Amino acid sequence: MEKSPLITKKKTRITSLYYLLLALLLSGGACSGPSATPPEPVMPIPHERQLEWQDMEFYAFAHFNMNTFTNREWGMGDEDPALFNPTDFDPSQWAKICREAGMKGIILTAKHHDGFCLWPTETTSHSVKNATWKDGKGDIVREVSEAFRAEGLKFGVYLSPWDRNHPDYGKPEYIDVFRQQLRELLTNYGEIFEVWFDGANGGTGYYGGANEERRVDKKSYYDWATTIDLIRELQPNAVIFGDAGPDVRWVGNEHGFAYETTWSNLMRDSVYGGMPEYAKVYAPGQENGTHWVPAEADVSIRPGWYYHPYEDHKVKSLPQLLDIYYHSIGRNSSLLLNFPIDRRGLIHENDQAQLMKLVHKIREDFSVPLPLDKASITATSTLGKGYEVSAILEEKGRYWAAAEGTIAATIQLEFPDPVRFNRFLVQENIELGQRIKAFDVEIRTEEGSWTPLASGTTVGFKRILRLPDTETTAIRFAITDAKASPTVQHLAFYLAPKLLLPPSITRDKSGMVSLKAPEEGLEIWYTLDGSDPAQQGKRYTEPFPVLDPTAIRVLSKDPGTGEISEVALKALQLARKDWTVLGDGEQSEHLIDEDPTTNYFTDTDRVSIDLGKSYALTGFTYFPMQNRYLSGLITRYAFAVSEDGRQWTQVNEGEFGNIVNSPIEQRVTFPTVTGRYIQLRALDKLDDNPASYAELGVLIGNP
Ligand code: FUL
Repeated sequence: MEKSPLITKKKTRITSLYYLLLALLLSGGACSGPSATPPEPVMPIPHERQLEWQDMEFYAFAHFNMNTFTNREWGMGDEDPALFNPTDFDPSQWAKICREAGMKGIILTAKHHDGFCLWPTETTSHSVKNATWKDGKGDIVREVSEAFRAEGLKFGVYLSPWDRNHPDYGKPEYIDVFRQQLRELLTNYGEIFEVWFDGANGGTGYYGGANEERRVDKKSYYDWATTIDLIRELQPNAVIFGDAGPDVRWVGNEHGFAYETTWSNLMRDSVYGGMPEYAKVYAPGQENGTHWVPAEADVSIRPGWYYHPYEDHKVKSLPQLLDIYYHSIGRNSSLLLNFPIDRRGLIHENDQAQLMKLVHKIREDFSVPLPLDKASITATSTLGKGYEVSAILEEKGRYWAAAEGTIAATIQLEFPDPVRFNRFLVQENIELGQRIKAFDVEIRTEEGSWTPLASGTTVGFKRILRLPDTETTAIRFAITDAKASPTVQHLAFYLAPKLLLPPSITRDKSGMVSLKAPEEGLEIWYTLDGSDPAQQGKRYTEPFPVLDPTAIRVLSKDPGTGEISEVALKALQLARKDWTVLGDGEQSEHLIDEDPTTNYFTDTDRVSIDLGKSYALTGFTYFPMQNRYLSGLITRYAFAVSEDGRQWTQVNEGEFGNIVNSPIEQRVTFPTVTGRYIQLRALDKLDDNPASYAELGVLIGNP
């Protein structure tokens, strides 16, 4: 298999020298004259430790400590350490999964905001020393670091500056404790590749029993300069992550998305950790940023950072993960993908399955490069000997540079035969600073004229564009603006197979069904009569109505290869076109709009619907709210029908088992009963909040 961007290059200074010598030899060496003087670096430029880090590109985050056992995202700090008790802790399982996925290391939450330490620190008793796990003799940091090293992967630590347990938090004494904790972590656990500092800090907490709010001056309280010196002294090769770096910066959101324009340069001296305007103003970096502080995109594979059983069915889908990959690694950022380690102490099977789907797809996307070695490649400007445009074929070592003073230059590729592609990848030589400000990708049409295919702004370490399937005999990469004469380390095109997943199916209240393919350029075929859409399917072109209960079968098809996806089947129930919610409370439409992302709430714990006419009913469906934080979920219910909306007959009563841990659509069937009005009553709920509903539907006939 071809090398994918997940398997990154290792570019040490020694190899650069080797390639330079090789280039000299290949180009005739001293016989045909010396190489041109290298381009002048454009400041800021990366430090050696940042270059090492940049090559890692894709690595794991693990959120695992007290919150795992209390089912929280942020603990208060008053949790009993005895609660920490994984049943099957096995970090070698994590490490094997990460290695198989091409990830280069892991960052572990050694201490989160609640202050519980995963190693037997000397600084506090709030640690694994007092856990039930291994009778207080265990050390999670040691076991995880060793398991990762055994797989050839790197290890990093997250240490929360905010500590809601410590009595001295907010006072100068705490800073000594914090530094002592760092000293332990950076001394006793071998080489650390990254030290991660969270911007979230200061607020309410337990604070040794004070139970109060403690605000700190985020700019001055931590005296970061001294802490940074300490880290440099103990782990000179580690990069330090924070809003203000100093080495790697937060991308400004927790969705895993960098920006179309992402500079590695940052106005570092204007930023401090946890500053309110950071995400809006500083996160994308600045063209004239003073320091090299590249972006890292952190995102969890589930909605939460910590493990919650009710998110087992909410692991991100393959299309979502692919978007994250292309919007982080494809936009000059690294990707830090979080696994909420479960109560066993393992990466959950569902998370592993989704990760491997992503990795296989990415490997597939970059497995068929265009044969650039068969192309004739020219550039409108070249610095001189040693910087020829042919260097872009190589992934490391030589690079192309335009002549000093040139800020617009075009690389043209001519192929002997037509080529097809849909991915474009380009990298600058960042050792000389990030330079490119704007570019176009153009193709030559059959008539011989040039037509734009895509445009972009920054490139940096790596920029990847997803493009429509394109066939041509000539391509141009036109750099239209740059901070200084541009460089290109590597350039490539790929033909990624289509994401052949079945289309998604949605229907609105009026009964109109819409189908959406996972990717542009795919055809959609469907049937409504139970037959196979691969054989008897109709081609989907626009939304169509389905009013009566019907099973719809759909598939996606790649018209280029003729390949088809699996068939997805959905049972559409009676359309809600003529339905009205009785009492007509605010937002009541949300109950019957066939959109499970909108909710309806009732204070009375009951809801009634007029179906518009009488039906022979055989059951009902209750779709609970899909929000991250659940409230008012019905756990026990009574269901009644009526012919006139006044006299109700109860037809069913029961429990929605496991709905809190797994809030999926609930489907209840009963012997046929006729009625025009339906009513659902909440007999028991998750909490005392108003009863909540994403959707309520009925089953008729024999669905
Ligand atoms: C945030 C924290 O507050 C979250 O709990 C999580 O650790 C995330 C990575 O950073 O700021």
